[in-house]
Amino acid sequence: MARDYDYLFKLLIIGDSGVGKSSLLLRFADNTFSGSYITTIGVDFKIRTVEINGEKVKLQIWDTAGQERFRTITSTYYRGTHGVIVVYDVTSAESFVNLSDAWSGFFPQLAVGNKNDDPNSKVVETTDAQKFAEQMGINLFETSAKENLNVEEMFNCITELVLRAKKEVLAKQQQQQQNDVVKLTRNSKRKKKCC
Ligand SMILES: Nc1nc2c(ncn2[C@@H]2O[C@H](COP(=O)(O)OP(=O)(O)OP(=O)(O)O)[C@@H](O)[C@H]2O)c(=O)[nH]1
Ligand SMILES: [Mg+2]
Repeated sequence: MARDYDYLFKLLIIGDSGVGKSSLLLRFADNTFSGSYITTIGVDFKIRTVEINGEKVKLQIWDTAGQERFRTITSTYYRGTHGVIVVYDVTSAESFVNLSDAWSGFFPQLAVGNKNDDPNSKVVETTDAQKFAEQMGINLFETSAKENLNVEEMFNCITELVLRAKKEVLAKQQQQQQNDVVKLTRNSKRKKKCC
């Protein structure tokens, strides 16, 4: 059967409990939002296919539980991931401080400050978050799953990052194969001369 995509990537969303990981995924995959809070048990995933420069990229996005008691389960899902998004809540300083935990075991490519929809409740300044992201060498997005702000842009950014990384690997492999062919041809020519 023909494949309905050109690339398949596995993404992982991590971060403290209640920061809005499931809400971001729900907004991106189903374009819905619910104000009620149902904590994720273990892990869950959703699929969405996006098109980047004419290429179909199928995203399998794993939404993990922020609760401490599920951490071990979460880490087992890290295997084989192409991209990791770490989320904090701009209205919770604690969730921002806990961001650095993400670098023990995971290597996120994107930091996301969610719930950026009420200036009165915002406690994590954009400049502080930007400084942190720069230190870690990653991109920062401030989003709102509720108001659908920057969600699409954020997922597009990580998709482009993993796509670029994948293409670099493929290009290197192709170059290596070409080098191998050249070596083989040279060797066989040399052999002929000797005999
Ligand atoms: N104001 C606001 N509330 C949000 C936003 N995103 C999520 N919430 C609310 O925050 C609460 C927690 O959201 P979830 O998406 O369940 O959080 P989570 O990170 O998946 O939590 P765990 O599954 O426990 O790790 C819910 O009541 C959501 O309605 C947002 O962008 N703005
Ligand atoms: Mg959840």
